[in-house]
Amino acid sequence: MRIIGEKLNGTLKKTGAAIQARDVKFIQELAQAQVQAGAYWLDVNAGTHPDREKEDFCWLIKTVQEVVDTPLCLDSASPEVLAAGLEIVKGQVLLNSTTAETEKAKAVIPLAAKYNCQLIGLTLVDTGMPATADERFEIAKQIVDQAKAAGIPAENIYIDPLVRAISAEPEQGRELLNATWLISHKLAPVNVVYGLSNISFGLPGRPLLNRTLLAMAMASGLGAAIMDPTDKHIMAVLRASEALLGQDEFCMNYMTAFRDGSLG
Ligand code: THG
Repeated sequence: MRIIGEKLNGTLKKTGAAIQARDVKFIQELAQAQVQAGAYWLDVNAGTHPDREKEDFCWLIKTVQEVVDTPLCLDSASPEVLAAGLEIVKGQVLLNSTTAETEKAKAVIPLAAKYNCQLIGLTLVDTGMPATADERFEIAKQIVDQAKAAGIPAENIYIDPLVRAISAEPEQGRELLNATWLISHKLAPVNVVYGLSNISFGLPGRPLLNRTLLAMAMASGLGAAIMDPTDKHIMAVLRASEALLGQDEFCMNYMTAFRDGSLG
C-alpha cells in the first residue's frame, strides 16, 4: 500500500496559516514527519484562493523539496496551477487530478503525458458524480482509454472512485468497495486511490470509520490512500492489513512496527 501524506494541505487550518505566514520550519517539519512515518508521496495543496493559489503552490513545492526527496502529489482543481507546479518541481509527480469532464481532461491529460507523470483520475463527468459501482467503473474506463491514447501507461494511472458520505447515503460504503474491486481487478494494472475521510462526514467517531474503511478497501484492491501517516491508529490497521493480505513478506514490517511501539 502506497501512502500519500495528506497534511501539506492549505485547507487544513494550521497548514493554511503556515503557508500564508511563509513559515518554512512548520512546513518542512510536517513534510519530514510524514516521510519518517512512511509516506510514499506527499500531497501538496495550497488551498483554494484563486488570486494566491499559484504563488502559494510554488512556494510550498520549493519549501518541501529543500528537505525531502520524496515524490510529490500535486493537488489542485486548477490545470493552470498544476502546470505552474510542474514547471518547477523535481522528480516524478503524481498529478492530482483529472476527471472525465471534457474541459478538465483536455487540459490535464496532455500535461501528465508531457511531464511523464503518474495521474489520478476522479470518476466525475460533465453531468455529475456517479453513485453506483457500475457507473464509477464505466467512467474509469473512459479516463483510462483517454490517458492511454495520450501515451500514459496503465500502471501510471490511479483512479479515484470518489468517496461519498455514508451518513447521507448508507449504501455508499458497499458501492465504493464494489467499485474498488471492479477497477483494480478488471482494469489492472490500473490502480485505485482515495482519501478515506469523506466516508465518515456527518458521523461521530470518524477515525474509527476511516480506518475500518482502510482495511476493507485494501482487501478490495485499494493501491494507495490519501491519509495521515503520523496517526498511529490508522497505521496499525494498515500494517495489520498488509500482513493479512500477503503484502508484507514474512510479516517483517508488521513485526518491526510492533517492536518499535509504532502500532500504538
Ligand atoms: N481525492 C483526491 N485528492 C484529494 C482528496 C480526495 N485531496 C484532498 C483531500 N481529498 C485529501 N486530503 C485531506 C487532507 C486533510 C484532511 C482530509 C483530507 C483532514 N481533515 C480533517 C477533517 O476533515 O475533519 C481535519 C480538518 C482540519 O483540520 O481543518 O485532516 O478524496 N484525489
